[in-house]
Amino acid sequence: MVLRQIEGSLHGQGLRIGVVVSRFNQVVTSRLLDGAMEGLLQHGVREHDIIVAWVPGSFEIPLVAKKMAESNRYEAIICLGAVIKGETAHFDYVAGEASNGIAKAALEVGVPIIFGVLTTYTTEQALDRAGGEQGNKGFEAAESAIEMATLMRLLGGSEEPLA
Ligand code: INI
Repeated sequence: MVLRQIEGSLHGQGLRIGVVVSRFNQVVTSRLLDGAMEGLLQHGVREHDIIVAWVPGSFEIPLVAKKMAESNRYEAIICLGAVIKGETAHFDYVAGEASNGIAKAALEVGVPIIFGVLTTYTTEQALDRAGGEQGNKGFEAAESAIEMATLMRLLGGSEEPLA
């Protein structure tokens, strides 16, 4: 038996990428954005092919991500935010709507929309994941975007790898 497998790559050359980033908890999200930019540029995406849209908070991310995805201008969208648990249930609503909305938008539009929204109990935990001890989830989101964009290209392209 010959098992046929496909996967995306980390070759970002020629890809156009949209980034949606939340201003809420900007001390964290600006670092996620730095990580995402580093990841995209390191893998060959040109700065000219990246658009960054700032939104007030993570709750607003899905709408803008969906609008970008629908524009057909980008092969993948990266969503960056930081939802940090406070004293109230607000956290659950914001985190839930952000994750559900992002997943729904990706499935509806058929464009990869990457979930780079941190959901943590403390600011320290968030900073650890935004360029601290636990790496940078923005960088990882950039790699996921490139992998998914190149995989989608393979699945929908003229090479017909599945034929
Ligand atoms: N937005 C965040 O991105 N992170 C949070 O931790 C957060 N908290 O905790 O309130 C948050 N709230 C704002 C929300 O995303 C909306 O911008 C606001 O409710 C207006 O719709």
